[in-house]
Amino acid sequence: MWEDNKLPGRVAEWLNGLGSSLSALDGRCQTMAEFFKTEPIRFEGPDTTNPLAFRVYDADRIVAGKTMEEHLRIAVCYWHSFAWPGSDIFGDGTFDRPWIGNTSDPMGAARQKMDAAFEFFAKLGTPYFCFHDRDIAPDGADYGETVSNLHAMVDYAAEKMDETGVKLLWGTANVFSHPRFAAGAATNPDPEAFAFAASQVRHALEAAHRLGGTSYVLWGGREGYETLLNTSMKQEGEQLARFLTLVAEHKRKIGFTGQMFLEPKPQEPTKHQYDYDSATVHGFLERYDLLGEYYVNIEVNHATLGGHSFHHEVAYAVENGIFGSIDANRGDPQNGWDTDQFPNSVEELAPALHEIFAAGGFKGGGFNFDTKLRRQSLDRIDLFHGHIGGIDTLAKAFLVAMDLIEKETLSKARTDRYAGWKGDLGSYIMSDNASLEAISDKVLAERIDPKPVSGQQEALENLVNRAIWSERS
Ligand code: XUL
Ligand code: CO
Repeated sequence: MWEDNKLPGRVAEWLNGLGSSLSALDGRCQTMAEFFKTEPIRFEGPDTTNPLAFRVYDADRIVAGKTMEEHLRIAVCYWHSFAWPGSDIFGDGTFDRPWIGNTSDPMGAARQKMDAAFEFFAKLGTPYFCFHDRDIAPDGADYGETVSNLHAMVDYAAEKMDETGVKLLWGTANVFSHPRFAAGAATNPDPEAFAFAASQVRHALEAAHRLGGTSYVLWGGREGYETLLNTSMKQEGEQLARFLTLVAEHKRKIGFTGQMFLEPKPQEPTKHQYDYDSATVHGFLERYDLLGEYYVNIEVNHATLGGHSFHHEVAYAVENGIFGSIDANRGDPQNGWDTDQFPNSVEELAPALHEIFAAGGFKGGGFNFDTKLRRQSLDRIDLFHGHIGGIDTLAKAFLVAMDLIEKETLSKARTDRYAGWKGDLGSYIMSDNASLEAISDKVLAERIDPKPVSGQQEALENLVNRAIWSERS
């Protein structure tokens, strides 16, 4: 029996289940390969010397009335971690992933990949995963077979989720990799490509619903243009709005109550993408009457590629009521492309987490690790190192954010700065009684003479840094 109080309750239960199914197998357990040679990852505190342990992320620790696990809602992504062999545009796969590459039995290989993925999720001890349709199920000889492969793998995922207690944060459809989507999915000049993408999204949404997903993501990977010489932005915008309207109708029809997210990204793979950043998505949703149907899934690296800070993207979304979820992977400050690295900067994450948790935290989304190992991180165990470090960084940033919220370090400074707008003049300006002429007359009559005040940026930066340095974890 596993009775280790450093393991989240759920994981200990799964291990007990695994123990009894192994003994029930009575000698036949050679059929159940173990892909990751490690014990489940435990919280051991900041002083541990064990590289395969959490130092900060303590799933069961209560912070402001909820466990860290409930606040952070961490998910592991299927695609980079289990479906990608470590290839790049200049070279082949480098990773040790025995579950990839068995082309003689694609469905057997898909089940093996899923066994490896769920073993990893359960040993890491995080509560959620995310997947694209094509990550979990191979293409068949025709589209009909592709759809039945997906259904079969969704059944298998349901069994694995039941066994391990791991849940689905969100599902999505890959409508960007296949050559049929080279000119876009919803925004393709060919309505047949639109129809094909619509079918894939329908099945992926139904799969997420069937697996109890908390939400569903649409990343418009090819929804953009390469050249304006052959592109009508107006036509493509109308197609995208039509697509999103159809998806929202279908969500209601099947009774899926999870939130729907669009994932802003300025470019890559296309030269220019229509979901450029939070503000662009917000304007699009407003223009096509889709506000309240879709929220944003903000990725740290996509924010920086768009010329913004991650803090900016989150603050914009929170303040405009479109905040949904986070992909926690970061970029490289010297590279202009999407490196999808594991988060390692508390400084970068803490101010953004401050916005999220000051506004009440997640309503449906969570922190998905849409993260990639570096291509030279060959070993299977490197997947654990990447996730453990990223999760501890996130947990630390969360504790800093909660400290800033509890002490009202930033909210008080912000409220004080705008206090005049709650006073007589501010309220008058905002009222229907005011006009430009009346305000101007008031300036003369009352000898209004504004005095500049310090924005105190450095003092505030010091407060944030002190919270980072002093926060007890
Ligand atoms: C691509 C990206 C995707 C989405 C899901 O940059 O972030 O992996 O998160 O399609
Ligand atoms: Co992403």
